[in-house]
Amino acid sequence: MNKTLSEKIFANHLVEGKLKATEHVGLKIDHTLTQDSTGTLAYLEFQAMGVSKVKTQLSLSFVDHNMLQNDFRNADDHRYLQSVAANYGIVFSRPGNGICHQVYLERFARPGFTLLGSDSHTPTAGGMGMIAIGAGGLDVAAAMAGEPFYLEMPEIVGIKLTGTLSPFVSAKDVILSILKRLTVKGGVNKILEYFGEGVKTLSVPERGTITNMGTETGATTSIFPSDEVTRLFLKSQDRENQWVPLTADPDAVYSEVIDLDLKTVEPLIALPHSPDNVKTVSEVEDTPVDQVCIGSCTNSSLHDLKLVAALLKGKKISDRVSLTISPGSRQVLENLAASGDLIHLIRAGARIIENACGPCIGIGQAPSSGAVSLRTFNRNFKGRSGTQDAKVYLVSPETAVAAALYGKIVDPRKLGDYPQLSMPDKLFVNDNMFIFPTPETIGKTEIIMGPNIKPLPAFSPLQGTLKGEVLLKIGDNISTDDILPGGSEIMALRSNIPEISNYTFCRLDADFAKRALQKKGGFIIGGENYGQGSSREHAALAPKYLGIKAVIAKSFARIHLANLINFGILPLTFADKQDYDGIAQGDSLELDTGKLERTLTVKDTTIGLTFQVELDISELDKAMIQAGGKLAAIKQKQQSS
Ligand code: MIC
Ligand code: SF4
Repeated sequence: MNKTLSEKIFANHLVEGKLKATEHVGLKIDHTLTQDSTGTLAYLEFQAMGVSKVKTQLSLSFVDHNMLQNDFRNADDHRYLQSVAANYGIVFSRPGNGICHQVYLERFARPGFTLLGSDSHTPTAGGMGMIAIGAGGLDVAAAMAGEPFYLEMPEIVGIKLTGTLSPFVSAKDVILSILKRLTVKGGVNKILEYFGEGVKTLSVPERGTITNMGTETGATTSIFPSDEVTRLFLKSQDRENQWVPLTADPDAVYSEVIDLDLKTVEPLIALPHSPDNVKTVSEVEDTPVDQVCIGSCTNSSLHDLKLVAALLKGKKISDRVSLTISPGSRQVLENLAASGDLIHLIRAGARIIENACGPCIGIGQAPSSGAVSLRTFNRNFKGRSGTQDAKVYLVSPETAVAAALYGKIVDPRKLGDYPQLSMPDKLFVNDNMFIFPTPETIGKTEIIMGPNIKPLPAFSPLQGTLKGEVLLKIGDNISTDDILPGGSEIMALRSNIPEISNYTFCRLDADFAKRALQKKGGFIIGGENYGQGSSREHAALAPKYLGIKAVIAKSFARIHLANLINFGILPLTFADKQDYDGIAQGDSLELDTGKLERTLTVKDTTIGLTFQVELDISELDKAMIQAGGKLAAIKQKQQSS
């Protein structure tokens, strides 16, 4: 009794540890997913583990991020992924089938299950009542090899929803209001669990919008109950037999409860350059807009795009705006076409682009210089759109349409009558863009590796005293987009660590990689929430390749912290945050790692200062770092079993 829904699912999957906040626990993982831009590395790691076939109930490999195929490299990655999937028993979702989170929610998510995905927005599936967590590729590879997923048991925060959303206010506004309250680090090591009367007023895709962008608070995951609304969604997907009802106990104990009356939520907007820089739309009304992009794993469901179609029907977009729409999946596009809604988008002047991540990760549609771009996406970090001086705002589909029609930011409640949407009870469901592995392919398929796919670099175990310069000192909320940017040029190198490492911190400091190599590595000094955002382990692996020995920060984001550990970079936090101020870029540091105690001493030999840092990680993680990283540790374990 008095259990939260999260605790119930954790309890059913607990392999190690106690269900107590901050304890280190091991969870059994039922499903895994990867996408192309983190997947190539994840599968290179999986291959290095020497396992013949995935040991999960279901593992999926999606191609949805980099699909531009500028040259052979990107196409070679896709071919590699397809051959790996066939050989190791993984379902392959072909390019064109849609964004991993949207497609997974439609076709595979199941209440009560666990999912580990090599993408930070994996919690989208929490909209289906499951524990879905984003992680680095190596952790996902380990789960495919049958290993538990280890994490710090999060605190479980209850978000009690009451009331109903007003017309023109939507799920995106709900999560923006939560972000405003929690900020981009308020959710670290927490699960946001939704409950209360308001839950039933939200459809599964709307719940998915909320759990998707819960990631931006730094939360480990977010979850909704599985109820009648869930059953109807599964029914529309021909999967009603996979439904089970799941809720928290009525007297469940949360570490904290946040009350949110949906009736009080207004249209909101995240201003440049952070998802928590939230204002009401009315506060920034009349700002001229140059580009509007509707799509991404946050807001590209059939429900979202039918609404957009209804609002654009019979209208024409403003001459100053370029409007792109990228449906979340081929299923969404097919159903929009079948219902006749697609025509309203096309006639209004929208540019329909591929069912993929696209502009969200800087694959095309970079805004013009200094442009204002309104996007229904989840991240607006500086430069992520591909244009360094663009101003990206995050909004709901309703607010996006209002801007596309008026050419400026307008409160969507001025659009007139709210359209009555009729969602079909049954959708056109078509799985022919999945390639399912068969006994004929498993263990019998040749793995095709193009010339740009390079083996993983090997790293040696941690030595006694670490010495080196502070190669970079940076501020708060540095994202993995800052550490290693997206975009088609750099993403084509995701399977080539030596090459991609040349782009490390390139937007913040063009000489960083050269300097790091020249100085044979060193240290990075960071502020709060270092490594927020994407799960890309390249943001740890490339610095490791350049010789980075430790990152000393005020605090870390969860996934990046795990990635640093996995690749043997020491993640240290200042015992006294004021010591951050005393250190300068270029200072020489020394750190004795003979014994990895909880508190270690760092000497800044340039200024003759000594300060303490904390190494707040499990004993298992310490052993892994000392062995030279997680891969070496798992390889040993697999070979001895
Ligand atoms: C993102 O939204 O930043 C990405 C691209 O989906 C990443 C994964 C990646 O870097 O490939 C994520 O969120 O994990
Ligand atoms: Fe793709 Fe953007 Fe979603 Fe990341 S946030 S998975 S890039 S759509």
